[in-house]
Amino acid sequence: MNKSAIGLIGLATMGANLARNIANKGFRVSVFNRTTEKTEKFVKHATKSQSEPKGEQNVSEANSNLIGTYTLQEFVAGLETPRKIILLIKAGQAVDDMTAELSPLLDKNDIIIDCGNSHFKDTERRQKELAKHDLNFIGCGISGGEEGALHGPSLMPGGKKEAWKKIRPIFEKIAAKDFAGKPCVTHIGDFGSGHFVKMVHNGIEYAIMQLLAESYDMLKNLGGFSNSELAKIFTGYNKNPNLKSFLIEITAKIFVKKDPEDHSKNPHFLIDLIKDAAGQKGTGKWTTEIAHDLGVYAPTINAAVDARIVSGDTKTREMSQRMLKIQTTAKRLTPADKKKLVKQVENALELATMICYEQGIGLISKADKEFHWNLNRSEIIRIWQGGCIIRSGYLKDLAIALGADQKTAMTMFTKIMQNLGGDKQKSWRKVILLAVESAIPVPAFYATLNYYDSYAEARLPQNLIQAQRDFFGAHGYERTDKPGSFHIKW
Ligand code: NBP
Repeated sequence: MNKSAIGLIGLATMGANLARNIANKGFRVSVFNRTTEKTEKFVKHATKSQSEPKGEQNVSEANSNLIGTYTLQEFVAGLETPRKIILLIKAGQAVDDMTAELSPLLDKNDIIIDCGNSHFKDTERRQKELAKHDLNFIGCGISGGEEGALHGPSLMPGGKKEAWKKIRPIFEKIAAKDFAGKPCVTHIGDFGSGHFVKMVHNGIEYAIMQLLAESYDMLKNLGGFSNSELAKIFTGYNKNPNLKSFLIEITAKIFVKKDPEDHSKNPHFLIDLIKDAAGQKGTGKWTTEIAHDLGVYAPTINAAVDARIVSGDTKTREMSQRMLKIQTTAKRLTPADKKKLVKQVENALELATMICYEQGIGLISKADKEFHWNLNRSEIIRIWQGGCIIRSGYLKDLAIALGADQKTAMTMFTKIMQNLGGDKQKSWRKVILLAVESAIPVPAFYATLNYYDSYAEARLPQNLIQAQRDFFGAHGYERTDKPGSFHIKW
């Protein structure tokens, strides 16, 4: 009997498309889903997907690479050893339950690869547990949504290097490509580092999405631009090499999408009909929690999580809107001011986005030190260049700036710093001033500027906080003129 190169459990959005991707790349893949009807349906219809890349692989050949299985025993028996099993199921208890069911069926050195959004601490717990049975557990972040899973995601595997070597040929084939055509996958490091990096990726994603929402708010409510004009503006932003990104590209497309349920002659724009309560599944919150635990300043990610929380508090907002009186000092924008605003928002967005990546890198660097992972930050940025949600033109310079070649790295750092320190910074400040004057909340824009200004300040006012702490709690303080810890009766 022919055995499959790899197995995949979980045929929801991500798993179904990743299985198709693996099959399309010429690997035989066995699939299993808890609800067996889904497996039957999937195997029957898998290759009929509309979004199948044309010409990539012969459809019938790809179809024959997808093997449906209906019990875990049948699934496990059909895999080449050491077995490689991808889990793409709901993160949390389901992963523990599935691992517990699977592991008695496996042999020494088999590899379970959890591609869900698991917490890195859970991944480390599972790795320890399975290691007792000589089984490998890789915690692998995956980004790119359903399209990425099908055509090439960014993959962030963390775990034992020997296990990575076994899955590498398949993972390199199914991953997206970076700017140089290399696969967007690398061995992140041991332990839970892969899931940690994916979590930070999602934190950055939250931050950039919030910046884009604030840009939209400014342009729509201060600039008075229509949806069609907004689409053109964001299409223009996407020509800026530092801003060129998946998120801006889809933002421009969203503005011109008409309501598919409206069959009138002049259908409404869908964006205006979508409720403003943003959902979240937890990875943004985890990023802020770990940033606080590790003592890393990541204000934009915090602001983005908070902004989703307040957006969900619709009832309070609707009630308080009637009670709270807003006093603004804003003036009506002239056509020339409106034109300027488009550029100011672009500049602010460009610099603020750079700061979001910076906060993520800061968090990765601190975790690396704390947990002794020995991470390669340049490689991490490189594998975010393709396939993933936060892919952006800026990541080309950033990967080089974080690279091993110190001379080119310095040139790139200088280029980045010149951007942050140049004239565009005035726009960044102006956008925030305009927002404050017009009572438009811009928590992420302001948080990024605070990040920059705080690090640009050698002396912050927290000397006062130290004095207050010593005043009421005898916590002591250090002095600038001599070493030691001091306390006085205030
Ligand atoms: P979901 O997160 O919606 O999970 C649904 C899948 O989990 C189904 O196959 C379901 O089987 C299975 N499942 C559940 Br629920 N409980 C199970 C259990 N106790 N044992 C076995 N299987 C169980 O699917 P998804 O949106 O495709 O995401 C999969 C993973 O990838 C998640 O961790 C997600 O966070 C992550 N992720 C998602 C995206 C995205 O864009 N959606 C992107 C990146 C990462 P059933 O059919 O029998 O109910």
